[in-house]
Amino acid sequence: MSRIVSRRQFLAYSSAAAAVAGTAGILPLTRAAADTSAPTDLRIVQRNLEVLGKPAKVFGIVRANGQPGLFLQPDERFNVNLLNQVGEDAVIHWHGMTPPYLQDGVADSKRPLIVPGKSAAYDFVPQPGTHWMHSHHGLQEQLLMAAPLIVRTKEDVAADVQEVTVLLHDFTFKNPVDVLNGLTKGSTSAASHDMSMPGMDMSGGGNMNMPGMDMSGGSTMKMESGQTMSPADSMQMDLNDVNYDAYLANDRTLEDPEVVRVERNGRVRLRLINGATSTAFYLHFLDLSGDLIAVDGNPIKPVNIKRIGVSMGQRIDVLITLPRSGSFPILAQREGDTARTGIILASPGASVGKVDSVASRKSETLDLSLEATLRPLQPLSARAADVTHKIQLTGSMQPYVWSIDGLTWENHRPLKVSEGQRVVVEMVNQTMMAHPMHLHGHHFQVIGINGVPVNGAVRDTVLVPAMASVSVAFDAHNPGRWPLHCHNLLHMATGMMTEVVYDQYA
Ligand SMILES: [Cu+2]
Repeated sequence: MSRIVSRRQFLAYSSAAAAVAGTAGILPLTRAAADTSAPTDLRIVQRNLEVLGKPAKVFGIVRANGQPGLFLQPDERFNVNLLNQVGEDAVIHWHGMTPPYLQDGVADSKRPLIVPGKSAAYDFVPQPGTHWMHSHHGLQEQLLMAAPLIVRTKEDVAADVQEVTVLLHDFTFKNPVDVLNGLTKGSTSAASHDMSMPGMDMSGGGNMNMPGMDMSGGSTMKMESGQTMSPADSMQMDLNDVNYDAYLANDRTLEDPEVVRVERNGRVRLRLINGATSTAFYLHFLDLSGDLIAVDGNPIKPVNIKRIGVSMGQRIDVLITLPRSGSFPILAQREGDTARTGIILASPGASVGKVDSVASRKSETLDLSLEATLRPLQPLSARAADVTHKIQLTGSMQPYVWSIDGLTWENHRPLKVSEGQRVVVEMVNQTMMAHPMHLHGHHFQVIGINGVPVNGAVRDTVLVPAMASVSVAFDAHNPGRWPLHCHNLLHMATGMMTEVVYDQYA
């Protein structure tokens, strides 16, 4: 199975990368060999970026040619040598992969951080689809220590489509530690929040289990008076923890967006990753529509969409056919806000106009109305649960502490499973914020939304909106200790994380 990449092949690849670098920062460029036995070098680096005309020092994860991320071909192993070239400890999590536990890219007593100048080796069979990689240490992800991780299938290669990969991010000129401190100390660096709810005393903090209210219904709340109310209609949700300086699509703002040249009437497969640390986006296709064909890398029955909410950690694949020549912005607008970023698809010769980075009206709050309609192409087998874990998502803005069952990570209660079990995790959000919940090492199927059974999508990160509940199921076939956490980095950093632990690792 060994294959040697010739210098000529390598040079051809490098010059191709250089040729396209000006128009598309992230393209599915491929290694020359599909089954090479030599590992691919990935480097964690420091980069200088210009954001809104100002210099910014950020991190990156790049290949030998300096391009971000990794694009694997069908049947290629995830065979990577990861070198830490930043002056601090780091570790990279392969989000969406289902590797052996020791290669998950999370540090603990058995899995050390990579110290500066050292490298770590990884070799496993990758999970096909649109995935990504990001730091799982400290607040490094806020400084863009993140990149695409795309694993193509034979069908992807055979399809007559142009693949366009977009990584979204939220950006601040501040030190992320100061941002978090601002939140935990309640200073003005946090976004303003209206925690008020008519007739309710919120002074008790985040626990919404209040006498006289039956929260078990999930989507509606029964008041003592007998009336019901939908949380989305009647409460002030907390949507955004932080007001960022900019929102990036492939490192760029709409002041200077990436313009991807596409064929006239061409077909595009958009592989979009929300790599933001604390920002959910609504994606708008404006005068385009597309078929949503996969979520978190898992194929679904195609659904035609004009817009879609994408929470932190989530990915979508959308197949778009350009209706005519011209330029077509694909915009990602911050949830509940007017700020937006995006890229522009443009056919040959089409002029590209300026797109304002501020929308004329605020976007809506993300909900699960689309999620409830998604149908997986590869659902779990029909089987009863062997074990059901019910967890409450808890915490509050004031004080800024997020937890699971009222316990932060330091005191977390692991969810115990045995190899071979069908496991159900029911997540009940008792807070006024939505939490995108991510399980490492597995993909789960969404099987219930607000108590209603669904034959939902298979994915690895699911949004649990404020005061809502979501149930997921997975088969325990990957022994280890696997983090289950909110993918809002600031929520995870303050404690909203537990782990699924197989009994042989307990
Ligand atoms: Cu959260």
